[in-house]
Amino acid sequence: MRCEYFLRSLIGSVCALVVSACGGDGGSSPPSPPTQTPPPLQPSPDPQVTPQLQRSVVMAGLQSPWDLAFAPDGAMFFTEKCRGLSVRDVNGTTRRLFGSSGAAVVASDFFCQGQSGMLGVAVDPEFATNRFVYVYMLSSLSSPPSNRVVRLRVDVNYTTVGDRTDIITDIPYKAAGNAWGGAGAHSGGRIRSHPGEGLLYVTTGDNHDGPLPQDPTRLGGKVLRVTRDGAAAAGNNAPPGADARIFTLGHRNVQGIAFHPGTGQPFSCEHGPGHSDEVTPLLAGGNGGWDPRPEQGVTCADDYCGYISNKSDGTPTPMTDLDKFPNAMRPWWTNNGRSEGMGPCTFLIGTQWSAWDGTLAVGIMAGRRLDILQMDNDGATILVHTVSDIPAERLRSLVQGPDGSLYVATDGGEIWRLTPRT
Ligand SMILES: [Ca+2]
Repeated sequence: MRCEYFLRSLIGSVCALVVSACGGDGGSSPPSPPTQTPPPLQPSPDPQVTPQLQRSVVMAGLQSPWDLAFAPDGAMFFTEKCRGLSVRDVNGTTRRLFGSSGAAVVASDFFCQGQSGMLGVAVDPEFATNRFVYVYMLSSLSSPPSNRVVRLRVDVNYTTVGDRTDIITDIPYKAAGNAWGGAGAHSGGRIRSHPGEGLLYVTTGDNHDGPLPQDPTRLGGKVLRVTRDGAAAAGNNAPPGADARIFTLGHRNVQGIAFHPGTGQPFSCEHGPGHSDEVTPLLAGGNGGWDPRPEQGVTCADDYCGYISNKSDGTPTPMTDLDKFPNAMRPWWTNNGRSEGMGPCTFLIGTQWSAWDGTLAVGIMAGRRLDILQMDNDGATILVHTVSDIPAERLRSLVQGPDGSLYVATDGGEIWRLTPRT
């Protein structure tokens, strides 16, 4: 495999503001902030440490696959944004379980719009005994509609689901288009269960709603941390008056979350607005520093300054505004100050990954690539390996399967298996 190595410095030197395609946002094309040429990337001289990957296409012809999750026996659940939840069992038989017409259980309240629909899926840590899976879905049961986290029980033969329980019902949804994009935009949508805590982390989006990310009473632009019944988890450290389910606030549109294999700390992977995709280690009660409200004297259409400037000096609204939030959580990586539509992420775990064991794999949508982020020993710099022998596709989901391979869902409708060669 040909790999490109880049040595990029971390915090403090990554703030060049660069215009790029607004990857993954869809909808309209908002105005771009002023441009500045990024510093050149420095190639690393050592190409010897990367594993060779073998790619196979597990599924093709899917309709906007969004996420994947595996049962312990290897059955693979997957979502399609406008169809719902399906499963591919270990014999390779695929069944539609839950969602739109044609599923074993049709959810009449389920619909899709823009970037919203059936998004994340996660398997309960005790799936072998309780058969629970969780999906993040758009529902008309609320008025206006909302994003929900729904728990389902899967039968032993993977033919149907039952015992639907809506454990979170009030995640905001952008019900109408505005100057910045169509309905359904910025819904977040990832669900992951923490391997040590047994708690669910749920990522949400800002809906192109200026006040939402910093509003501690509403669940958009947040990372939530809840029990498997949807109750606020102990230790969230939400500020006074905040919804206790909020783990971190001040986010734009988080579509990736992963847990460090050594420490268990959650890392968010967040899509930037035209600059600065961000990978951020999260702290309970932390603020991500995204605040697209107009500051005094500034006017933005629909009071949302996410794509232009919320400041009187005209600088683009920062993904982490340290002037307004000096204690904001610092990003670990900012894609060299660019936004190329970072979406999913997962840590690679196991010796089969050789030098990539413990690294963070991130999927870039507009950039159509898979990057492997490797922190050096002092944590000050990150090696970025771009996997270059896979097709250039928008990567929507990254999940390591029980066989140790990395599974990838693409916006082109495929699910791949990437296996390190031994
Ligand atoms: Ca941030």
